[in-house]
Amino acid sequence: MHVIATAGHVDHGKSALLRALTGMEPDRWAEERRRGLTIDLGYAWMRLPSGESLAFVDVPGHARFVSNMLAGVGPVPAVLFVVAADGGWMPQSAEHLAAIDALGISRGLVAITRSDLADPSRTMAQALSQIRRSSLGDAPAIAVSAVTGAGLPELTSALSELAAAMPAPDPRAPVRIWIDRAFSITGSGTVVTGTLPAGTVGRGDELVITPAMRTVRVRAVQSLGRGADDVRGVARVALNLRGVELADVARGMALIRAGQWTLTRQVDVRVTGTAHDLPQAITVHIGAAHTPARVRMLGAGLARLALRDALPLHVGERVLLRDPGAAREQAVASESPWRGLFGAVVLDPGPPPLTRRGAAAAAAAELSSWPDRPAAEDLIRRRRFVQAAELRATGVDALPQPVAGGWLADAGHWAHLAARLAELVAAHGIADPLAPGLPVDAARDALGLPDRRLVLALAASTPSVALKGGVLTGQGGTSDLPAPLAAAVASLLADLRDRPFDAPEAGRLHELGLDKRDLAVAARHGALLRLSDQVVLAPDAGSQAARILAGIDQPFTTSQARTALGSTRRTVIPLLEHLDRQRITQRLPDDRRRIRP
Ligand SMILES: Nc1nc2c(ncn2[C@@H]2O[C@H](COP(=O)(O)OP(=O)(O)OP(=O)(O)O)[C@@H](O)[C@H]2O)c(=O)[nH]1
Ligand SMILES: [Mg+2]
Repeated sequence: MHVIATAGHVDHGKSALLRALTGMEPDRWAEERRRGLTIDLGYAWMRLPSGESLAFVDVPGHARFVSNMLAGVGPVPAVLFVVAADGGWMPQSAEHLAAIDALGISRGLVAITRSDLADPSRTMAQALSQIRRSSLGDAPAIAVSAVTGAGLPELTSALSELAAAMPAPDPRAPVRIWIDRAFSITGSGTVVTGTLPAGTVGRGDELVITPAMRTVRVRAVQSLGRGADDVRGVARVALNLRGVELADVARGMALIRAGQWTLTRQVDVRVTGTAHDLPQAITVHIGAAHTPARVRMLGAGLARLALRDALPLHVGERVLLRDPGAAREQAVASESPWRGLFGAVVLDPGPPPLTRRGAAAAAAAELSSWPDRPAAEDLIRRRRFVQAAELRATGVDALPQPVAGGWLADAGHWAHLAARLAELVAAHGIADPLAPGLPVDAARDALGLPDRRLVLALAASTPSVALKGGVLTGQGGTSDLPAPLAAAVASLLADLRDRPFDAPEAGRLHELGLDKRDLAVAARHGALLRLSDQVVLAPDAGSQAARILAGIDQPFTTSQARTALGSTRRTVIPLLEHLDRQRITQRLPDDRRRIRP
């Protein structure tokens, strides 16, 4: 199926043309038929000679109903642009074309209607000269009459060609249906209709209604009046919803699949076309929705929109911005582009707040380098850290691997943080050598990380940092000690080679220029085993002692241990306490010890 919306000035014959093409009545309301005026959206469909269905959304041409017109055109990929041969190019011809151009709709046909009333050639030339300058480009044009039927076969074959040239949307694309109509059927309950541009919806699906974010279940699906198990976009769909009152749904709300869209009130956009300055108060239109918004210009052609009502958005989407005041002042059939209608493309549907001074200029500098369809890397760079699920909901694909706990990190920032972490750990070791290491949460605060798992992943990816006993330390060895300290420690270790359990005396430490602090730094680097402020042994003294003590009668007294190790009381007491803490020895109530099994 394909879906096409009409466009064109009031009374130029849009509804009459659909009636002639489809045999269906697009004007649904009695008031519309009485006044011969379309007020709200209408729906009709036909079967093309190929057997494919072509659905139409018929829009009103009257200037007062431009919001309804935009709701009809917003979600569809192609238009049937109608100009009356006897009417010529008129204000809403220009306004509708400006809207189509702002939305970036590039597929369509031009029908010069009422060609039984006037020679269509002049109007056709006039219309094409305008349309050529829009996103529709060189659209084919056909003169028709809804009354005589002239031109209808040609129009039908042009519609067939248009349909055949339309790309087939991805049936697994994220689902978003802008609700354009809601009604209630006795016995079935609430039904909503809309255009499904891509993706698939089916009976039993769970969807979420925006902006309330209520979960609803699809009880039944219809498309063009027929029931279906599931429907692929592009399609017109009618969904019977379970557990929803008619009062809970309205045009402009959307049915989305959970987790696939970013519901947002803040959005950074790039203004398309030549207009670079927006008014401060505008209306944002997308799909069948519209909401008032405040504009903050960030830089040339870049703006932050603060929406009154949250919208479900993706990066790279077109939105239409309308200055509600400007349309009334528009000159009739002016040659200039329709003032007060702007196109914009969504660059970031979840931008960081602009709090610091100069944040707007910084944002503009960053966004100006982004393509209209930003990639995962662009958004990650801006956020530095972002949950994969959150990023996926912005509509980007090709996500990189998370660094930890579902977090995606900007590679440049990650490398910077790794270097910072190594500095922090080293600085902490020097400032507080007696502490066991830098606590993970302190590192997290210092680096401003959103999750402590990121600290652990950062430590694991930083060769000079180790996680030991829940704190961050430098990697062991004398190699990263300052050279004079490394030399003094090497002399100590040489002393200990022959008498490994006879800790060097204060005099010897003094001679080597080693104070309490130096010993702590060396111990932290794993170059020494520090039993107390002034009692140090070689790093492997503990395991060596354990081996020797395992070979004597159990349990043993402190004095028996001292003899077995060839140690002194000054060393053996803190050494045994160290072994107790390591749960290598067990201290009994009578002060004797034994090696634990
Ligand atoms: N003679 C003739 N009259 C036509 C033709 N097409 C439409 N009309 C008449 O023109 C008038 C307006 O037609 P509509 O189809 O209601 O126009 P519209 O564009 O749908 O108008 P809005 O929806 O209000 O914007 C009606 O009286 C139609 O009968 C045509 O091809 N030939
Ligand atoms: Mg009409």
